[in-house]
Amino acid sequence: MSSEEIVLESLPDDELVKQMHDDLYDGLADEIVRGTEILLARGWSAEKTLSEALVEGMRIVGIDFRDGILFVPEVLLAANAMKAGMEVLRPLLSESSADRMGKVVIGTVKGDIHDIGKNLVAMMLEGAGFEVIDLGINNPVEDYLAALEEHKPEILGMSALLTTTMPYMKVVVDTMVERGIRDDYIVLVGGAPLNEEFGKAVGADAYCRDAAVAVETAKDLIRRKHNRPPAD
Ligand code: B1M
Repeated sequence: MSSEEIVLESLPDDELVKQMHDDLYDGLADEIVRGTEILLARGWSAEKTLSEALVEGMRIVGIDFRDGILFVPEVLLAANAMKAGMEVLRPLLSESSADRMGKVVIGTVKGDIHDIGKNLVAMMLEGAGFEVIDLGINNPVEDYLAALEEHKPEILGMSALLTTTMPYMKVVVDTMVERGIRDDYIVLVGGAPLNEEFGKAVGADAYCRDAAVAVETAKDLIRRKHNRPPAD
């Protein structure tokens, strides 16, 4: 059955989620928006919808991209469909809590145009009460430094999705050291190919596995910086 003939509303949750994986794979943004709205209307939380329908769908896309079954144009369509779904979730994920936690400057490093994960981290940080200045993709060290100077955040976040671009994080941290400003900021790094060890090697304060960990780590390190006890 083609996707046009499927009435998403008529599918039970598990089949709807499977259909959304297929629709994401096929880059069908309207269907992803509709599926996301249906799950929310059925009482799914934004977090569950995000992780089970969207992020899982993109994981499947990633496997076939790696295996040469999908190519850049198809993956771009899938990414756009994912972003359309994320826009539906945005108001829910970034519903700001009352507490202002601090400021974060975040961006994807030079040479790297992946931004879905970084956007998610930004949304969830906003939801946790952080003010987020998003520098977008492909940021050279000068852009990070200019943003630190201009916005005076507590936290600098960097994202990289490629093994070829992740070493650039060290360029940024080393430049901060050279300028004598490294310790003025909490530096958090993330992205699929990174790990704990890499985070340490580039001189970051922490590696964040996913957006939820990024939020918890940001809150924790801000509290420590201000010597505040954990809130909950
Ligand atoms: Co690209 N790509 N891609 N791609 N792409 C990967 C990363 C790849 C693993 C695919 C594969 O082979 N399986 C592979 C990298 C291999 C490697 O380096 N070892 C790859 C490649 C090779 C490429 C190109 C080189 C392909 C080519 O041109 N031949 C090219 C490079 C372009 C460039 O950047 N210069 C390229 C292009 C693209 C598209 C443009 C088509 C598209 C990006 C669209 C966009 O982002 N707007 C794309 C996509 C979509 C992917 C995959 C399929 C999905 C990435 C994604 O959005 N995941 C990806 C495969 C994969 O990762 N499995 C792949 C969903 C997202 C929610 O997860 O980004 O991991 P993620 O973010 C998570 C965590 O990592 C963490 O939290 C997020 C949310 O939980 N996190 C942070 C991320 N950033 C953080 C920052 C923080 C904290 C946590 O700061 C504090």
